[in-house]
Amino acid sequence: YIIATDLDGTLLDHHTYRFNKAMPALEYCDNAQVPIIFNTSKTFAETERLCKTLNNNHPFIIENGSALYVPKHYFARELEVNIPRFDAGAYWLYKFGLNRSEILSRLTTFKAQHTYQYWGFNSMSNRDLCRVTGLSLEQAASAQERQFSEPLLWQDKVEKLAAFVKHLQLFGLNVIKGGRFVHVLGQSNKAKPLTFLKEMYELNSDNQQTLIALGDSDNDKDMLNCADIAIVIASPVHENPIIEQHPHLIRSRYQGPDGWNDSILTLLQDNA
Ligand code: 2M8
Ligand code: MG
Ligand code: MG
Repeated sequence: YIIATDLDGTLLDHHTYRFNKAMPALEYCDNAQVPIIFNTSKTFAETERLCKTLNNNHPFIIENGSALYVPKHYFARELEVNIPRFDAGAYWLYKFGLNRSEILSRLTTFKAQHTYQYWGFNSMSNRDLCRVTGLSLEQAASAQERQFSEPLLWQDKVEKLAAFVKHLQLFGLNVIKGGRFVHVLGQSNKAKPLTFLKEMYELNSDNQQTLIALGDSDNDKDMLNCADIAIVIASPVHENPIIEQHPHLIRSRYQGPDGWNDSILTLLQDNA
């Protein structure tokens, strides 16, 4: 097995950002040598911090599929593909999205032509971000270290969102809805780097891998759809994404990390 998981609202509690309820399942995976791949809206700084806290040395995907970080020497063999790869210290960085500076400049042009009401991270102070998210000041600073996406707090009518998405597509930008924000990024999503990563695991192993994905929001839809087993984690605040015709779909009995723990232990122990 390989597990790919969303963080906010899935492994981490939507309000408190705590993962302690999922500790039994995380330890089970560690003992069973099942790699856990974080696949999140969060930044490199936020995600690497969590990896270190949990002693997770596996690759991770940031900013809604914009980039994949693979620890150097993690794979003996790397796939030969034309995805741009950069040296990022302890990691190889595979870039699937656009640089944030490019996204911001397209958004500036866009803003001059349209009247949609939203509040972007770019014009939020760290304090503003704390108020909106409940993150600490230090965590908010890490969330602001964005490289490949711009999250927006939607302040317009919900009905206008679909038109906004269409208009931004004309600028070559993709819009993905997270738990609190809509994220503007290049032409990627959580499935693209994950599919690539799964192939890399298979290249380095004799067996085919069963991919389990867990998520709670719309931005997890592509990842859930590309997984062999999709686990939709119940949310205390919003609807779950609509997943149609998945061959192996599980809906968690509990919310957030509680649901993560219960679903993973049930699945892995039943199949042990
Ligand atoms: C943002 O991501 C979440 C994910 O669902 C959201 O859209 O609600 C990101 O900006 C992330 O970097 C940040 O840590 C998080 C905090 O709630 O919000
Ligand atoms: Mg989430
Ligand atoms: Mg997320």
